[in-house]
Amino acid sequence: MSQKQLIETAYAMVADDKGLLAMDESMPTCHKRFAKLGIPQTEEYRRAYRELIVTTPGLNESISGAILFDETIRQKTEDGTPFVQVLQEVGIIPGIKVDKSTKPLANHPGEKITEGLDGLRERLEEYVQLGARFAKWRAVITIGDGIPNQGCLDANAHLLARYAALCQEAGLVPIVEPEVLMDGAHSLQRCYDVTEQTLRMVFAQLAAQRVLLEGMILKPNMVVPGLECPKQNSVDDVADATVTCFRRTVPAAVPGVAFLSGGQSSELASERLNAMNVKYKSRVPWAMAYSFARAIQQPGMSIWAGDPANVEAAQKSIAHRAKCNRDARRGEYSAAMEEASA
Ligand code: 5MM
Repeated sequence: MSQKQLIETAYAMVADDKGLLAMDESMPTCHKRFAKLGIPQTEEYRRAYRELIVTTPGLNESISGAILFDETIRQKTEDGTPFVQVLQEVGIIPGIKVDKSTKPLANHPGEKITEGLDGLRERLEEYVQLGARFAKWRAVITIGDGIPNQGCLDANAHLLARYAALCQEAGLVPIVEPEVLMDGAHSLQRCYDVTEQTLRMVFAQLAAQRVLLEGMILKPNMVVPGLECPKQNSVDDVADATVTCFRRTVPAAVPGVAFLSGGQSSELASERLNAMNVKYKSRVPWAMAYSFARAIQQPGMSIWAGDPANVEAAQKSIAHRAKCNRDARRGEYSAAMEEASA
């Protein structure tokens, strides 16, 4: 695929104030979320749940692309239509998570490394045949006592860049996801410092591996205080810190910054995205979009709870959350939207 096509796909992924829907939970993550709701952890329930998502009426009004898991990209609706085809027919671009999850990083207690580079070139070829046009790899950075260490940041940034280069070689737009976790009692400032350091390393490695910045999407955390931090900053503080951090580290050539939600409530994720766009949209060179999993799906999954009778209500919730985030990109999200929907 030409560079031009990669760039077109990357821009299409953040066009029209839409964003991405992450529905690429690995089996352990999916099962953990099902277990909490008493949903049986079987292949058929995973398939039924993913069918509910991809057939949500109006999903394409707010969602430009969907990140699938290896199992999901091969699955079909009950009537035998491949999920990939269902998405393509409504103009949603199919993508695929290609990392093989995180493992403890040797010699670095408490820190993680993402696996999956071995054999990736061959796996990417297959995913292209299956209809994927972009891919995703998540690196996890933990904040704690004395961590992250440079060795962890170097190794994760290097892997993200090697993955991104292989994706572009295969004609897939890489979503580069360095996630600084919200777990812990650290302050907003500490999250800012670690996120800035991480992004500097990631973009240095992307340059070293000659990754075409115009043909990739960045999927980062917002700059937020840790979940257990006694001081939970205002929505404006988070918007200011996040945009300051990204303006200092993310090159203008990148088409879009599509934030992950990371465990924030659905409403807070929309509010913070909205504030960033209200205050800074005209002052940043890239789209400030979303690539949420929990902040779009979780309320819908709770409503569904594995019962076919709840499919329609769950789909309404998913469509609503997606629309809230599209409106947040426009700076038009408000709490009234939640009340109206309730
Ligand atoms: C951070 O997780 C990504 C975004 O989801 P949230 O918006 O809920 O934070 C998400 O795409 C994640 O990478 C996938 O759910 C896969 O995670 P696992 O841990 O199953 O590989």
